Amino acid sequence: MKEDFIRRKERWAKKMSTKERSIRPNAGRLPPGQHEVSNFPVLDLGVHPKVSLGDWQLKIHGEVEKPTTLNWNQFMELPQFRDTSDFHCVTTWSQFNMEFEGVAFYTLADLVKPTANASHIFFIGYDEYTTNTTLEACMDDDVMIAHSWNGHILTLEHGGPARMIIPKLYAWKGAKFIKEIIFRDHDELGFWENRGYSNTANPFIEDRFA
Ligand SMILES: Nc1nc2c(c(=O)[nH]1)N[C@H]1C(S)=C(S)[C@@H](COP(=O)(O)O)O[C@H]1N2
Ligand SMILES: [Mo]
Repeated sequence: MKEDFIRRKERWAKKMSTKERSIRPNAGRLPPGQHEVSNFPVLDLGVHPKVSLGDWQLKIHGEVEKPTTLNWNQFMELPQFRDTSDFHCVTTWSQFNMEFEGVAFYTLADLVKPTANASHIFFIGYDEYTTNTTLEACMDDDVMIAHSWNGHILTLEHGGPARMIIPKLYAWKGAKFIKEIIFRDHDELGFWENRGYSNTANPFIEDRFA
């Protein structure tokens, strides 16, 4: 596990340092039971909370040495990360080559310094949506808090000003309108996880429901 973690961080550091894009073959890329789309559908609880950039804050706390609340300017001054990934919604659509830009989860973790007890993450959106993951899932080279998609500022309906992107999990694990990121020493189920969706949410093994 430790070596796997080091390899991930090396891959991430390489992405941070180069403008090079990886072009991946399509074969084996579509998870079972999914079909490919190109129109980036909107899926949420129907609430699109309007938060002005002046009022926007991202609170990061819990099992961390340095709890931090970022305002928009502080968030945008962090090292910027751009990465292309695939997006898999549990309602069976997948979209390839989504270019998101934002702040890598690694950067946030370096900033707040998770304690040795931190094992899980709990996310809260401005619409009060919640979801949860392991810390390990977030410490991957493609996880970020995104503010832009395909070269444009993220629209409100897609979760602007900023949203989580966790490409290797079904998209409900990626909180839109992100407001709080809580590091925890235990797991707690979020909105859909409490309603029968899988807690682990791995698209490649059709891990849709608990
Ligand atoms: N805050 C918030 N985040 C959310 C949701 C939501 O209702 N509220 N829906 C989730 C679900 S079920 C999916 S599939 C994706 C959809 O993202 P999109 O609307 O940008 O396609 O957002 C996820 N994140
Ligand atoms: Mo979803």
